[in-house]
This record gives sequence, C-alpha cells and structure tokens, in this order.
Amino acid sequence: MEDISVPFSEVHYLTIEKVGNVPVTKGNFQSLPAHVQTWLAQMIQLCTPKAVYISDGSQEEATIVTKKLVDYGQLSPLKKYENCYICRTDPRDVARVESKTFIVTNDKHSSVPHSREGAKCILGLWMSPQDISKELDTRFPGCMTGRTLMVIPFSMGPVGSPLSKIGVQVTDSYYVLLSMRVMTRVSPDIWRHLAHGEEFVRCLHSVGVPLPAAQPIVNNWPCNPEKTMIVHFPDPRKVMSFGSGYGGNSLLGKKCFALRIAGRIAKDEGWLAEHMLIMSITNPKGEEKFIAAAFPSACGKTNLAMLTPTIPGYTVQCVGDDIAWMRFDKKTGELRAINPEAGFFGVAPGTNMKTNPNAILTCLKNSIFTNVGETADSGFYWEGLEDETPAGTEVTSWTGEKYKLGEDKTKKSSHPNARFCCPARQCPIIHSRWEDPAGVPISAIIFGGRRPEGVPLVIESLNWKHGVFLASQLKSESTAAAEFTGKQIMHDPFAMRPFVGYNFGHYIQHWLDFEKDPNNKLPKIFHVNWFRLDENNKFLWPGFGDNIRVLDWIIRRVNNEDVADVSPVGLLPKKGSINLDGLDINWEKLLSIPKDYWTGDIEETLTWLDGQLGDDLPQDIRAEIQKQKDRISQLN
Ligand code: GTP
Ligand code: SPV
Ligand code: MN
Repeated sequence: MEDISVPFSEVHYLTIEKVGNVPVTKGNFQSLPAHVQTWLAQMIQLCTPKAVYISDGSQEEATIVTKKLVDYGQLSPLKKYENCYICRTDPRDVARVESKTFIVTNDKHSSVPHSREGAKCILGLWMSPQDISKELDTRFPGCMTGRTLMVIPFSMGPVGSPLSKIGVQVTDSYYVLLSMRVMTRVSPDIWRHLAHGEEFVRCLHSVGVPLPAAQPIVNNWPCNPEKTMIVHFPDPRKVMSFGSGYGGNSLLGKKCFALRIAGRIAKDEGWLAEHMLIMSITNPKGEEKFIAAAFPSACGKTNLAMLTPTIPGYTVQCVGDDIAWMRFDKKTGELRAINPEAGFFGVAPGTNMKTNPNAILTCLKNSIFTNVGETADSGFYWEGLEDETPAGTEVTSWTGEKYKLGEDKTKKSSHPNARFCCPARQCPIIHSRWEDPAGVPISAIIFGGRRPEGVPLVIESLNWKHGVFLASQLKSESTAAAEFTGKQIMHDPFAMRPFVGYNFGHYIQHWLDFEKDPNNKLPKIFHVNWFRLDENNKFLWPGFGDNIRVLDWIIRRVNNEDVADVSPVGLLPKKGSINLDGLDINWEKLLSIPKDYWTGDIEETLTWLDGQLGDDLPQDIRAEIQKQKDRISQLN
C-alpha cells in the first residue's frame, strides 16, 4: 500500500530542507520556534516518517489534501452539496475507546482516586511511567515508516485570547489534518505565539500502520485496533495516541487536550474545562441569558445548543456544542465561558430538519461525514432522515451494502456513532460573540442524562453544594459514542467520566471550592431529563425544540421568579409554571419523584461514589447525600 503524501513543491531539489535525513515537503522547519523544533526532531526520530509536512491550515492546502484522499479512496465527494465528503472507516474503528485511554503521572492518585478495595475504578485509568514506556516502545518507534509526518499548529479558542491555549499535533493521517482544520483554528500565526518559548500541548498521533502494512487495510482506513492506546501526560502537557483515526481518539485538540489536559491545567490555574455546550436564550422581553449544559456523549448537547424554539418570542443562539472553558472574572465575579473548538463533530443519526434544522444547514458545505449512508444521487443519509428522503431511494450503507429505502426496515444505513464534522461559523444561529476573546457570562449550569425512569423533567439544586452533588450523581444510559453495548445505566458524574484528567475526588472538590470566594457569582445549577419513558416505552417529553419550555422556566428561576416548590430532591416547577401550550403532557408522570426509586437510587449513589472515590469523596458531598437521604425518607 502506497503512502499518498503530497508531492514535493516546486522548490528546487537542492533547496529541500531536511530534518536528519527526512525531507521537509512543505513549510520551513528552521523558521519554527526552537523548542518546537527540538520536540519535532525527537518525534521524527521516533516515528521515522519518509517526509515532514508543516501544515498552514489554508484552503489551498485542504483542497490539495482532499484531492489526494479522494484519489486514494478514503474520501468521496457528496456531489449534492458544496465541498462535502463522505468517509467510511474500518468497522473496528468507530468510536472512542475508554478502556484504552490512560493518564500517566508519577503518583497514581494524582490521576485516579483511592477507590475502595474490590471497586474497579471507572473514573480514569492510570498507568505508571515505567509501564507506559514499555507499551509505547512496542508502538511508536518506526510507526510512520513510509508515511508523511504532518505538523499541525492549532489554537483551542480564538488565536491570542487570554482564555485560549495552543497545541501542536503531529499526525500521519490526512483525514485528521482535514478534520483538525475544521475543529480547531489551524494557522501559521500560532508559531508567532510560541516565538518566546511559550508553553504548548504536545500531541502525537499515529494510525499505527507503518508501510508496507503488515495487515490488509480495510476501507482505505488504516488503523491498528489491537494496539490502540490513547495516553495522556498531564504534567508535561503531552498526549500520545496510537492506532485509531476516529473522533476523540485522533482529533487530539478535542477530548484529549480540551478536556483531559486542559482540565488539569484548569485545576492548577483555578478555572474549569467541561463537557458542556454554551448557548444564549433571548426571551420575548429581549433579555438575553447565556447558559452552559453538560450531558454525556450522545445525550443531546448539540441538539440543545442550536435548538429551534417551538414557542413564540424566543431566540436561541449557539456558542458551542461540546466543550466549555470557564473562569470566574476576578473583577466582576461573573463566570465567563469560551468554546475552545471551531467546529461541530456531531452525532448524525437522529438529526433532521425537524429535530435540528440548524445542524443540517450547518453541514451542507465544507463538511466531512463519517460512517453515514450515501444516496444514489450522492447525498448523505442516516436513520432519522426517512421523512425527508423519498421511499425507494437507493442507499449505500456505511458497510457498503446497497438497499432501497422503505423495503427492508431492518437495514441500517449508518453506524449509530456516525458523525458530521462542520465549521461552527456556518451555523445559521451561531452567536455573534462566539469568538469573543473575553467569553460570555454564564447564568445557569445544567446537567442531564438519559434517565428512562424516576427522574423528573427538571430539578433546580437547593444551593451550590447541592448542585455539585446533583452533578456528582449524574447517570445516563450508555450510547454508541464509546465502546459500550446495550442500554446500561452508567454513572457519569458531571458527564466527565471518560474525560477527567486527574483524581475525580479532587475534581469535585475543585468545583466545591468556587463557593469559597465570596466574589464569585455562582450560577444556579439544574438537572434535566428529556428521556423519561411511559409504561409503553414512549418518551413522556417531546424534547428537541420543545426543550425551550424548560429553558424558559430555568431562566425565570435565574431571575428569581416564584415558580418553584421545594421537594426532597431539589426545587421542582410549580404545576402550570412550564409553558405547555399545544402539548399533551402527563405532568404527574413527567414530574413525579417516586419514593422507592429515589430511596434505592440514593443508596446506590452513595455505594458507588464511596466505592469509586473512597476517602477522596469530599465530605461536603457525603453530607449532601445524607441530607438528601433524610429528606427522601420523609416522602409520602
Ligand atoms: P456528543 O457529540 O457525543 O457529545 O453528543 P451530544 O451530547 O452532542 O448529543 P446530540 O445532541 O448529538 O444527540 C445525540 C442523540 O440524542 C441524537 O440521536 C439526537 O437525535 C438525540 N436527542 C437529542 N436531543 C434529544 C431530545 O431532546 N429528546 C430525544 N428523545 N432525543 C434527543
Ligand atoms: C463524545 O463522545 O462526547 C464526542 C465525540 O463528542 S468524540 O469526539 O469522539 O469524543
Ligand atoms: Mn462530546
């Protein structure tokens, strides 16, 4: 299998620069900041590529690389749209792999909590520097043989913003190069910001298939599933990812940097890096409020972030759909948030012109679709687009199977974790301040998950500590965003289980500590659940655009309107205080708090948190659990 490296530029052969004996086919290595050169030289020596390519993030570069990938067969154009491409992966490489994602520190417990004996810690996997070096030694040396090593300078957050951070990713995947260009800000300007030896996060990625390949490459998607490993070094701010080309495993600016590494930096520097969307809601009076919301993977962030309100007079604008970096302003005390990303890497199935028209409209140009189906007229197709695609349309599924829509209902066009990757600036409701270097002020923080049973539509926490407890007890049904199968209800505190980069007990304490500074204007904390089922397994709540009705209630609470009643589990909406015009809703079923359920749940939560965190579980959380237990016991 040939490498498809971009050809040498017109530069005369003799002037071609080399690093060691490896030619630089684009860019000027000598002009890079000295500390970057030092690190790159080590990576080149380790990975032994046949060429080095320094990306400039330009459209011209993207056009050339795209053409190469089309010729190679990894991408094919979706001719129905402008500059859109479809890609099918090796079916063994379709999602994040939590079981192969590690944090490496000298001290085990700066990465993972002191779990009780017998409790298998699922809040991060730690490996010692000695053990990881053995693993890495069987993977990285020579891993780019026959391939081109690309150098991608990128900023998480607007280039130059005091809230932003810089990374440099080395990769041997052109797909990653194109996707990073959408998801982050790739620019040669980055080098100027590193000119004086400034810190940057070192990100090394390889698909793990040196050439000639030892095994057949499936779907022109090189990967190495047996040896996949995603390794974080929070102390030296470094990521090494091997064997997977997919999403959070390979676009290292996203979960690896912006959550796991940034989370550690945030802890050290006194801010927050969270798995949260950021949006604004303007009510009929013209008052605008910004909120942030954390739901586990594939539980509704992208959909909420750009929802189309079903009640009149409200305007929603999107700032971000997956990650928020937030810090309390020293002067004003406001919690200010930026979206460190530049694109959306969104779940495709379920997205349509009814559920999320803004997402569809965002990805009609300059986008990459991975593991979706393709229609005979060169459009995308996935489950959820049935009503917008004529029956009888021929579809080629993500596995290459051809079938006609409507003929066999068992056929699936797309992998459930199929994704669109599109520039955020194309979103029709992107906020004019989405790149404001100062961030936007957050008035409410929402947590939520897929809870088929027992959990009401919305709960407001009683206070900050109770809110941090609500977030700590977050649970959700597992989804296809990671390697879990079936619909098990899993704990996912703060929607950060897979993404926390240090001891989870310290993480919860970090949240609690924000209360200690009287200058901090603490946002109210809420918990929502769009996914409660009735006895026929039907959703009790219509969700999507109708979620504005809950946001409206939340904002009224932010404005201290008297629309809530105290309950044992938190504040619940007074009957009639959520606008349900035009809906047929069973309020009792949607808002009830069954005593049996909550009694069992709080016991289970305590057992689980105590097992996972042991003595690292903050005392304040233990106290909140006890108080909630006492309150629940008084339920009728
Ligand atoms: P990640 O990108 O993995 O972090 O996911 P996400 O949290 O952004 O989830 P997303 O908005 O992409 O939604 C995932 C799935 O949940 C999609 O199939 C949606 O159609 C579905 N979904 C989103 N919001 C709702 C809702 O309000 N109700 C229901 N029933 N389903 C929803
Ligand atoms: C998630 O799983 O939460 C995602 C997709 O947003 S990935 O980029 O693969 O992490
Ligand atoms: Mn996510």
